[in-house]
Amino acid sequence: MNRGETKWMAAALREAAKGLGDTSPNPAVGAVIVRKGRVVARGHHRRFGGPHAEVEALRDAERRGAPLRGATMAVTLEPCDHFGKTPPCTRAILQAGLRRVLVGTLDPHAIVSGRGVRRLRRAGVRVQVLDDPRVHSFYAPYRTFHQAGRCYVTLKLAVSTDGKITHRRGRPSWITGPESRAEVQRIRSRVDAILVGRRTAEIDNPRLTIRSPFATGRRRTAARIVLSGRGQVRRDLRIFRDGHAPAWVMSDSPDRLVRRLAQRGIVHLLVEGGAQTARSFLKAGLVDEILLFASPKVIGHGGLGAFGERHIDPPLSPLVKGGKNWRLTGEKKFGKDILLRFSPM
Ligand code: AOF
Ligand code: ZN
Repeated sequence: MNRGETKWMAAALREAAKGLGDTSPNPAVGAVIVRKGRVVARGHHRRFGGPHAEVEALRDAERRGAPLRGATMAVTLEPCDHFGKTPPCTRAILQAGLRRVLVGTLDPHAIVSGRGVRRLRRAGVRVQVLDDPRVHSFYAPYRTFHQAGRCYVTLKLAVSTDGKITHRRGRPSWITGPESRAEVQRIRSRVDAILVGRRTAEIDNPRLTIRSPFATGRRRTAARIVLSGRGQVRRDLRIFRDGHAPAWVMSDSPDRLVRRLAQRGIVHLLVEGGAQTARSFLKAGLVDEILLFASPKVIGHGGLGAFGERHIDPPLSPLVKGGKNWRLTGEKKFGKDILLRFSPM
């Protein structure tokens, strides 16, 4: 990839991210059109069933009066070549007379995979599959959904310096600061479902909704799931009463749950705790990504360890207990906290 290509693909990826949370089980896709080295139009797949990113970008170019013949398109995912809810994007690209298409990564969906690229090449379009690493990781949930037949699981945890996730049972209080909490809202707005264990649901009585500004412009909100295990879940909880988003009670093992959710079109699941639930997903080897909000606070004795132990539990110990080896793949500061991202080795 040269510098221009990297830059245009980054712009396409920014477009794609705008659709996250609204397109499932379709992928979020972004596209930009480039002429004489400059981005002249952009578009993204806005919602499930709507026009694809390529078509949105071509329409944007028309609106702006940008000539298309001979132009280049950078698109995050391989253009489709099938009649689905909309005609094939390959056809729109050929009709517009684009000369070159940069593809971020191939579409793992069997209905497309490789065909889109072949069709364009046969018609004389110069196609480069960049296999951009950022694009590749962007589509990790979508790939897991198609290749493993289950939803992708992000585990989110907030821990104190001494590895505690909460004060004494039944006394909810914040471990992380407002900046981290805002980031959690953003993360929620990009997934299809949010899950907590029964105990967390009953003790914290969380809303698990997406609040502004991340709710604005969203066409749907993530479903809320309580993993009940044995035992009944109290029905007077907020999530069952507020009507803001679907609320489901499920009692499957993590292994069965991720498959059942995929059948319901859930591509990306966010597991928000508590300790037992986190541990059951880790033990089952079903966590694809850990987002650990580490706070500088010390909770001390009486707090609950991140994974259920009462003793001091250093923040990273869960990662060694999970059956997988984890490596740090990202870090970012949010106020006084730091968000650490871990991926399986
Ligand atoms: C693209 N560009 O922006 C998207 C694509 O049911 P349909 O007709 O919307 O097609 C869905 C499939 O098309 C989806 O599973 C994926 O393979 C591809 N999505 N393709 O060229 C897009 N969202
Ligand atoms: Zn398409």
